[in-house]
Amino acid sequence: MTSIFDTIKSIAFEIDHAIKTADLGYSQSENSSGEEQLKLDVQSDIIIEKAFASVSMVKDLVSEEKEGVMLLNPEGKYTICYDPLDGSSLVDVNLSVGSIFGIYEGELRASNLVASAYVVYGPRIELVVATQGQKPLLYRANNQEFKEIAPITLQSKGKLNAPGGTQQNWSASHKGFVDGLFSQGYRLRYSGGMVPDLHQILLKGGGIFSYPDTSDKPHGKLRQLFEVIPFAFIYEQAGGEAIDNKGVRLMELIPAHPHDTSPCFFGSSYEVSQLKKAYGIQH
Ligand code: P6P
Repeated sequence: MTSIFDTIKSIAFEIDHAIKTADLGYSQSENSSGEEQLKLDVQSDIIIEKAFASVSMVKDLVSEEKEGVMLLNPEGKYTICYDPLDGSSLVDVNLSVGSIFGIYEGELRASNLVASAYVVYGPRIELVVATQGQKPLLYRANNQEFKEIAPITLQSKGKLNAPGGTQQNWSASHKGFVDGLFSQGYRLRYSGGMVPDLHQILLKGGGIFSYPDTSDKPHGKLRQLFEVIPFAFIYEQAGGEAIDNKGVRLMELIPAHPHDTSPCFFGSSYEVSQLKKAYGIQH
């Protein structure tokens, strides 16, 4: 697995350079979720595809920016599902964005995730890597190298509330949940970038990020294989919880299609219990 994480480190520097130098315009194409692609989305996707092509243990790739599965090395062991530049539209307002990687062995389902990682392109480049049974590890770039900083642990209760989606499309239960946390003094921390928003909660010790089922997105917006499951794994390894709108662990997801989405809640145990109460979820 080391060669995969080393490849992600080199990808991080290449994409960071592209963010700082590339044309921010839109390409003439859409991704599989029907979203207009920035040239930077396509460029980041190509950087990742080229980087993993030479890693023999990587069998194939599933990208947010591509429809199907891309075969790289038939003798490979792992499938890497990734979002090359999540929140890319935030680049042109100079906010932080990220890349997300889920490493699967066998059928593409949450129970077959063996590791996950994400990169935050912000004032500094930071990388978090999670493997089974280990606390997620934070790395920080210093010149052209990543230095290990510390393991990440979520406290049982935090202070941050990151409510995604359009409020007018939330259910009454979800609105009651979000307002209930604010009435307890929680601070709103939401940039519209999943990676920096979830990274902030992890590094500030706790809180909750929510992207519910809404009237305009009844199955949620965030993609299971390369956004939801990789972060669910990281949050659970950090001592937090990650569930859907029925209270089912996101690590039990079995996507029917590579671009399936899911309502998702990632957070400290107290905030997840508040969510379950607001949603009338017993267990
Ligand atoms: P909304 C970015 O487009 C993204 O996919 C995630 O990074 C982010 O969490 C979410 O969408 C934001 O969506 O509907 O709250 O603007």
